[in-house]
Amino acid sequence: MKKNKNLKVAIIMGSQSDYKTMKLAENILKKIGVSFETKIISAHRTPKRMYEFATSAKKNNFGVIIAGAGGSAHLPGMISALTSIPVLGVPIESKKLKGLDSLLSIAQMPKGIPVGTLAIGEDGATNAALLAASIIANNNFNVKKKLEKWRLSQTKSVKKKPK
Ligand code: RP5
Repeated sequence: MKKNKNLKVAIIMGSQSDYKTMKLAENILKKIGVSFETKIISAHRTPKRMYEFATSAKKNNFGVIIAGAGGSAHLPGMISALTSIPVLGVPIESKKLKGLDSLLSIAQMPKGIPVGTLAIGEDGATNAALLAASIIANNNFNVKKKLEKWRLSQTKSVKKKPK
């Protein structure tokens, strides 16, 4: 099979209210020069949109899908059920259970349909983007170099002594 060197990342989320968290994933991908598209797709409120997106994701040149969802968070699992593109789930911090509900819904996928689950909230959104960039970097030298540079500058930013 021909290798596609310009795969994009999709950042999807169940609601507008998830965007303040998922924006952090956008920020990282911008810094590392990874092409991405952002969409609101809800498994329960817009199931047809979800189906259309997932079944055309390969044709639309997506190489990784980051899916943020909160509460009874079935979006990442449903997307993974519909495509073999890697899906990274970000559990959104919910009001009532602080995101534990989201975390367990996303992490506890029964065997056969995987979702790579990140931490709850902003750390998860940031790390999902870094992981997505690592996956894209396997076939994209520019992204690989920028990701290595980003990590090096993070290392350099850590002071030896606390002030
Ligand atoms: C989920 O329900 C979304 O991912 C969001 O985290 C949560 C609450 O959505 P809103 O009621 O704020 O739209 O589908």
